[in-house]
Amino acid sequence: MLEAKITKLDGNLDAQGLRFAIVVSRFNSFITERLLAAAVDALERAGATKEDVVVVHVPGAFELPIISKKLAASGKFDALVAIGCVLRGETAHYDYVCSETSRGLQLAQMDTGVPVMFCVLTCDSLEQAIDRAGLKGGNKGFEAGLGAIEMARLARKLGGGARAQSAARSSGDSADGGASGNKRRKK
Ligand code: INI
Repeated sequence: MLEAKITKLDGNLDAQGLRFAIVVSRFNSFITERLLAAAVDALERAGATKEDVVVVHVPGAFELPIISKKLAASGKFDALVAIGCVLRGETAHYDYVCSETSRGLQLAQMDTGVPVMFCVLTCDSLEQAIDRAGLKGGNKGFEAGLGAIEMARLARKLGGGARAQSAARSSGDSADGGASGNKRRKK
C-alpha cells in the first residue's frame, strides 16, 4: 500500500545563534518586570547568550507597537517579545489601549516578517495579572520566550523577513536562497 507522506515543518526550541529583542512597558512594572525576567530566563535556558538579547523599555502598552516595528525592521533580530499589562479601569481607556496595542503589534510582525510575541496581559484585576506573572497561571513571559524561539526558527526556515534579508545582505547572498541570483545570471 502506498504510504502518504505528510510534510511537517516545525520550529525547534534551540535559541543558540538567534537574536531577540524584548520590548517592555513600564506601566504596571510590578507585573511586567516579572514577565520580563521569565522571558529572559526562557531564552537563556534555551541557549541564547546575554549579547543576543536586547531589552527596550517604553512608557506604556500603547507605545509597544511603534518601538517593536522599528526593532523588527532593523533586521537585527530573529524575533521579538512585546511585554505589557493592561488593567481594566473605570473608563473605556482600557479598551482603546488593548485594541490598539494588539492591532499595532500584529501590524509590526506582518509588515516586517519578524515574529512578535504578544505578551500583553489584559486583565480585569491585579489578582488576575499576578496569577499570570508567576503564580497560579504560570508565567506568560516564559511561554512568550519559548514561543519567540519557535517562531524565530520557523521564520528562518521559511525566510523572507527583515532579519533574513539583512543576514543575506551582509553575507552577499540574496534573501530568497539564491533564486533571484539565478534569475540575474539567466539574463
Ligand atoms: N498602559 C498600560 O500599559 N497598562 C495600563 O493598564 C494602562 N492604563 O490602564 O491606562 C496604560 N495606559 C497608558 C498607555 O499605555 C500610554 O502609555 C499612554 O496613554 C500614553 O500614550
